[in-house]
This record gives sequence, C-alpha cells and structure tokens, in this order.
Amino acid sequence: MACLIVGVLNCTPDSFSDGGRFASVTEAVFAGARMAEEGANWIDVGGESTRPGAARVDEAEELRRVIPVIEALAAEGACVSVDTMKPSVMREAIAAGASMINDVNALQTPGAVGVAAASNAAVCLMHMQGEPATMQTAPAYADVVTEIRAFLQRRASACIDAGIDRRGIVVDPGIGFGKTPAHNLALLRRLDALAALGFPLLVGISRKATLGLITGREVGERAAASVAAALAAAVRGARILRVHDVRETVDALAVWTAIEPWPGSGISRQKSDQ
Ligand code: 7PJ
Repeated sequence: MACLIVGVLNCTPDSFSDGGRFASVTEAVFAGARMAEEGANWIDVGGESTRPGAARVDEAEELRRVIPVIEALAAEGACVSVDTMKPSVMREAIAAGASMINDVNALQTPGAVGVAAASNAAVCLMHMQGEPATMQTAPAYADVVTEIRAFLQRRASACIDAGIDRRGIVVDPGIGFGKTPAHNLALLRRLDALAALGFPLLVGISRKATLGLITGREVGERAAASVAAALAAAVRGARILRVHDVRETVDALAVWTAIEPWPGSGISRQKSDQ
C-alpha cells in the first residue's frame, strides 16, 4: 500500500464509558488493538483534547490516561505514537513503548526537542496557528501554503540541528489548527508543495469541521467524507493518513491503488494499461 495509516485513539474521559479508570483503559486498549487488526500501522494515543476551544489537561492526569494504554498496546506488538505537547509525557510514553512523538506544537515546548533527540522515536511536526483554546477565532495568513511550508522546514531543521535523525521526521500541515475551511482546502490542493520538502507528509482530516461544512453531517456521520478526503490527500502526496475509520480507509486505498498504481507519483497510468 502506498500510504501508512495512523489510527486515532483518544483517551479522554468523553471517549469511553465512564465505568472507572480500569474500564476505560481496557476499552481503549481493545479499540486500539482492533484498529491495528484493521490495518493501522500506528496507533496514536492522546490524552489531551486539542479540539478548537479545548481546555488544557495537567501532566499527572494526561500520564494517567495514556501510559497504561501505551504499555498494553506496545506489549501486544502495536506501533504506538503519543499525541502530546508535553516533554514529560513524551519521555514517559517512550519509556512505555511509544515509537513516535506526534506533537501538534511541533516540539516547540522548551525541552521537547531534547526528549526526542535523546530517544530513537520518530517525530511528527505539525503546524498550528495559535493554541487550541483560541486558534479558530480569526485565523489569518498572507499565503497559507508558503507560510506553512516555511514553518515546517524551520522546525525540521531545528530538529536535525539538535541531533534528531532526519529519516525519523514527518511533517503535517495541521488541518483545522488555526485555519479556516478555505485555508484547509487550499493546503489540501497544494500538498505537493509540502511534500517537496522531502519529509514524509502526514495529513489528518478525519471527521474534521471542514468536512461537516461541506456535507452538512455531524461528526459521527463523516466516514465517507473522511475517506474521500484521505484519498484526495494521498493522491497529492500524503504518505501517512491519520484517521478514525481505519477499515474504510484501508479498503478505499486498496481499491484506489489497484487502479492507480502509485497515488501521488504523477504516474497515473502505465503503457500496458492503455
Ligand atoms: C491532528 C493531530 C492532525 C496530527 C489531532 C482531531 C483533532 N495530530 N491531532 N495531525 N489532529 N499530527 O483529530 O480532530 O491533523 S486532534
């Protein structure tokens, strides 16, 4: 398959039944294991919501939410990434078996680059304008593609300068993070400009508000919209897709690649097919 899949596993209190801490850990591990069976290459475990308007979670609580889940999934042989902005959570998550740090703040928190450099973990550097509490108030760019491309290059260079292996760096435009729907669509149309940076490009658009705006669907009814957006991203150069609906995305990519051998390569048809 031409794309890798990251399955989203939110370990926030609203994500699972509130039958207590143990029940929610068990449910989260079960959900993560199922995504791995369905074809997710990584399970992205997060304990702090970064949805627009979300409040911050303290370190102790975030650790309680994610560490037991990471330990259990890693013990089952899954590749785990940790979705966090906090260096201490990154460090503990790596000790618990996580092999990728997914930071919506692109390792800009003091100490974060050092934690990553001291480990063998891969890093996903995501662009965000502002911070989750206020980022959707008035997102503004002179040229959204150029600015985000420059930001991702700057952050990747800072990581390489700090000793992080460039082969372990993934970049992400951060769909919905301080961006209007028009900004998101402009970025998706010009993913080629971001892929040209030379790092694997991750795109997360699964179930996001822009898809709700286009389709008029509530968040739980956006699987088809998410799959369509994921395919469009893959064709334009995304190499990693962060999704909630793993099975549907894997099926769609399998069919797509059977017809179009190399999505994003620019080679859509071979001589023998003509
Ligand atoms: C993303 C993320 C994304 C990366 C979230 C949601 C919001 N990490 N974490 N990229 N989105 N790397 O899933 O709706 O787009 S949380």
